[in-house]
Amino acid sequence: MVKRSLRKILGAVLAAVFVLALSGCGKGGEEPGDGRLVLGFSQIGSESAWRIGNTKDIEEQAEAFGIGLMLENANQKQENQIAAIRRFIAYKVDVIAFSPVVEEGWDNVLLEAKEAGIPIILVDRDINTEHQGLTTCLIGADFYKEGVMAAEYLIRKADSMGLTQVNIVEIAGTANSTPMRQRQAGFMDTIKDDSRMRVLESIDGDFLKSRGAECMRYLLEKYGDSIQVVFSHNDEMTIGAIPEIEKAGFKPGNDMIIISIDGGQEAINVLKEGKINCVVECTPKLGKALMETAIKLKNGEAVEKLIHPAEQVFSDETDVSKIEPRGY
Ligand code: GYE
Repeated sequence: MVKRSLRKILGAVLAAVFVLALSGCGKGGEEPGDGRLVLGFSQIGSESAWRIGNTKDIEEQAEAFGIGLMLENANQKQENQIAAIRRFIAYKVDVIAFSPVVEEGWDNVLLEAKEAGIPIILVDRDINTEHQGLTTCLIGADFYKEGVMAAEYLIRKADSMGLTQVNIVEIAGTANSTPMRQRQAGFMDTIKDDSRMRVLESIDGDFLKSRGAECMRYLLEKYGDSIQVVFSHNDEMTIGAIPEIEKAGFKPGNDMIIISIDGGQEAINVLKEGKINCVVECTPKLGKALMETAIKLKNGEAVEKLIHPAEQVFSDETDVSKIEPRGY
C-alpha cells in the first residue's frame, strides 16, 4: 500500500517535472508544451552505442522540428515502458512513440492509449498482438534483411576460402525482441540450403557487451577450435566476445570469421584492425522520420505503415579504410 502510494506520488512529481520542462520552467498559466506538439517517447535503455545514438538522434530531431519531447529511459524493463506510456496518457501528450523491448505483452496499455485517442508510433522494434489498429506505423530497420545480408557475406567468404564445412556459433540479441527474431530468421533461411553450414549453438547474449564475453567464454570452452564463425546480433556483444577469443589463443578475423550487426564507430575501428570481417549496418537515425510522422498524425493525415531506412554492408571484401565516420 505504502509502496503504491509512494509510486503514485513519484509519478505525479515526474509529470509535474515534465510540465515545467515543457513550458519553459513554469512561466505560469501557459498550455503544457506552449502549444507545441508534445511527443512522449519510451526508450528501451542504454545497452549499446546504437541505442545511445538513437536517443541522441531523437533528441536532436525533436529540437530541430520544435517538438516537445518527453523522453523516458526504461533501463531494459518492459514494466518501466508500460508505466511510462501510462504517464504519457495521463499527461495527454499528442503522440506516443516507443521502442518495445520485447514483442509480447503490450495490449492492455495500448488499448488504454487508443481509448484516450492518442496515436502510437512504433520505433525500431515491432510488437505481436491480435488486436487491430493499436499502432499507426513502424519506423525501423529491416532486421530480416540484415540477417540475410550477414549470411550472404558468409557464403561468399566460405566460397573464397574454399571451405567445405562451416561451423557457426550465434550470439543472439534479447530473447523475443524483433531484431533477435528477425536477424536469426533471415540468417538461418539464407544458409539452410548450403550443406556446408552448421550452427553449433545459438545463445542469448541480450545485446550486452558483458553477456557477449560470457557467451563467448562458454562457447570456446565447449567447442574450442571447431568454431569457424561467430555471428553476433550486435556490435556490443561482438566487442565483448573478441578479447575472449584472443585469450583462448585464436586470432579473431583470421582463425574465426567474425560477423556483427549495427556498424557503430567502435566496431568499424575493429573491422579496420582486421578483427571483425563483416559488419551489417543498422542505422539508429530514425528521429527525422519519427518527427515527420508525429506531425502528420497530429494533423490527422495518413502515414506510411512501414518505414525502413536504407542500409549497407561493411566488410573485408572492400577497402575499409574508406568508411566515413559513423556518428554513433
Ligand atoms: O542492434 C542493438 C540494440 O533494436 C536495432 O538494439 C536495435 C538493436 C541494436 O541494443 O545494438
